[in-house]
Amino acid sequence: MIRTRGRDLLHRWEGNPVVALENVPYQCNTVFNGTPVKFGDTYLLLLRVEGRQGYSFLCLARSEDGFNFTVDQTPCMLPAQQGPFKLWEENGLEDPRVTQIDGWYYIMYTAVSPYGHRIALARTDDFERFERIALVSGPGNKDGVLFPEKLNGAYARLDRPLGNDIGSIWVSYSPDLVNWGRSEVVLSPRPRYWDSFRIGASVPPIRTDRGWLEIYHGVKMTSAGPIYRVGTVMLDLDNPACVIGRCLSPVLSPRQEYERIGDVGNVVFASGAIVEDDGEVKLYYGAADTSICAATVHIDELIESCFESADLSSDDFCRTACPYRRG
Ligand code: BMA
Repeated sequence: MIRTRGRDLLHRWEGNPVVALENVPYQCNTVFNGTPVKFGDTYLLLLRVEGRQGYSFLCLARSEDGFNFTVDQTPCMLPAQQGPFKLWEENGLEDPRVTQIDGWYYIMYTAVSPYGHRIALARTDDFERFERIALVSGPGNKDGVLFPEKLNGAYARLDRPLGNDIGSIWVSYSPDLVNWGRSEVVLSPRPRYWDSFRIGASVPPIRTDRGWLEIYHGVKMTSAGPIYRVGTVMLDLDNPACVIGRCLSPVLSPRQEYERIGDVGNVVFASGAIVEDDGEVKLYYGAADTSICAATVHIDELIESCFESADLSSDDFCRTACPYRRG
């Protein structure tokens, strides 16, 4: 399928943003990057709120329709005040992603410390009590997303260690959610493309007939700074290190004023999606690190986007087919 240039595959909710600063019932600097869960009949969004002291913590918002949210009066996870997490959360908790496995909701989030970022894991079964499980990576790692089922008997996750300053997506496995290993590179930045500078997993992988659909973020560096966009990749169901298809162009790019302008401009940063029974995907994303927005698309369109072929007028075609083109 060839998509019209300049058009996003996702349809923004006309009432965007779904949560903004004025919806938070206490003083804070900003709210962004929320991960959704359907909990009974309620849509929950686990939000990242940056408080007045400059570190982030997690807070819940609730909705009946997935678009109109009310933010809870108090945060649900603040930086740990004691135990092994205290040091590692000193500078906050960021960018949570929730995955449901066997009645538990597992939250992978970024623990931020004076020594850098680490991935941490917590769980809840009622969204009232939150139990920290373990710090599951060393420093320099973030964007952890847990697969919703075991693969060949092991828990699996995608993450983004920053080795040699190259931000690629990796996969790792665990027998118990605490000890992780067998790490392999899955996907790397593509020179010149929209995801040429850095990439990271955004949404916990979604099982489809064609493979694991991963909605990821890609960064391109420009003379005006980075641009964060959303794209898709399809991974093999048994071996997610094997890439089956990858979008050529992003499925969502910053275009609206609320995505272009904010604390960090030119950012759409997805951190979760709900797949409804009729195949509609509700994607939640941080806009310009200043609010949380929603966009919808049918899952089949996202799947197809992983297999799009080159647009005949695009550089991809010219590069292979035009004999006069250099470089
Ligand atoms: C990433 C993360 C996100 C943030 C994004 C854009 O590295 O830190 O929390 O939304 O940058 O600033």
